[in-house]
Amino acid sequence: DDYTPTRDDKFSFGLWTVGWQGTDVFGPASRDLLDPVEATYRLAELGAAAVTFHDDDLLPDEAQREATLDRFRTALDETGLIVEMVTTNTFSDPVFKEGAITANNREVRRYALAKVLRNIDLAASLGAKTFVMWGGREGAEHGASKNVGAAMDRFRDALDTVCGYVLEQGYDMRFALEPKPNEPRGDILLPSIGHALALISELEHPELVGLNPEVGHEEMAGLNFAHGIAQALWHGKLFHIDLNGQHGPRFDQDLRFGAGNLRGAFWTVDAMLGAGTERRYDGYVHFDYKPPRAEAMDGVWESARGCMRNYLILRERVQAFRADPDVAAAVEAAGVMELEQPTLAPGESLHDVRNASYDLAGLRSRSVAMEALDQLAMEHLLGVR
Ligand code: ASC
Ligand code: MN
Ligand code: MN
Ligand code: MN
Repeated sequence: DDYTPTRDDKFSFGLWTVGWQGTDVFGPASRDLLDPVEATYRLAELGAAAVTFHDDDLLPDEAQREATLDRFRTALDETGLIVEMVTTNTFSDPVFKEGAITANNREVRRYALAKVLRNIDLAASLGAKTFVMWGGREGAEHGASKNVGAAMDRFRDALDTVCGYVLEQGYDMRFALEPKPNEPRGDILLPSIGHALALISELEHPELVGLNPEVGHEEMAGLNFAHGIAQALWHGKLFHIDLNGQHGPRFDQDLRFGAGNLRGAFWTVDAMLGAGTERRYDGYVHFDYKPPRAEAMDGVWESARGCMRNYLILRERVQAFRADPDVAAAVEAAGVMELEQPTLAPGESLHDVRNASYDLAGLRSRSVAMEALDQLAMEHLLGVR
């Protein structure tokens, strides 16, 4: 089969991904600077449909801002790529060393808000409909150094402010919060999908705010990403997604999609496609990964190609799994459909539930047939069915 991406696949890349120069905690850049406009042309050739960026990825130099934007707009026109999402870098500049919108220092919070607002205007001018907020520096290393409740107040205020601004300007834009448990801070606010969902319910405009979960960020916390996004979908909050790869709870590896936890990637694609239900993700398939520091530029482009190819291969495997009549029978045998029936029938009284007789011995020893179903998934993933 041919796993060449097309624009209909809606693949999208952060300019910071292929542009990552390999700077890490232990050493400087291992690759030359990649011009973000050049990256846009290359990603288009590889089959991407869209790009995304932090303000500082595309426009690191204020003096060059308009000139770079002109070149970038030309690249978008010539390639037909769009900007589907924009995000703000509120983590690199040491001004944000102790947080941005939740820094203890009020001047820093005001500066961070100003940086975000300016970037929302840019995002709107480029037609981006999703604005991601990853609070990488919103957190702490110490106990008493951060009043967590006050930090949550300021997080809520900032979201209310930006939502109010977007409504006032009439921008067609929604916000997506990106959870992460730790790194670069010892502990980050909104460490998981669940924490972020809970904050949304405290907002003035909850309808404008959803999630941008990242595979590796949930897996760093030992969580199941497919379950996480399925729950976000259930809440109507999977506004965007960051696909990449991770080997369990360790530093944020940002591997290409499909590397690391491959079974997790299979179930992630299945969840995105609805896991046999109508509740599916239909946004851009966005990759947020880092080509390993050891690679030269050939490896950078190979890793970008690999992200898309792995998604397409997994999508094919998932679709084959869901279309397989043996799988349908195994799903039936595992009682998966029965869960869709409400526990109480409409109008049924609790009296019936409380006074029914239950065959506990039979229920205790019943077959659940789940290993058989999982083995079928494994065989589809391994390509032997
Ligand atoms: C983001 C985002 C991340 C981080 C990281 C920066 O905007 O989604 O996970 O920034 O990619 O290196
Ligand atoms: Mn990451
Ligand atoms: Mn991310
Ligand atoms: Mn990332």
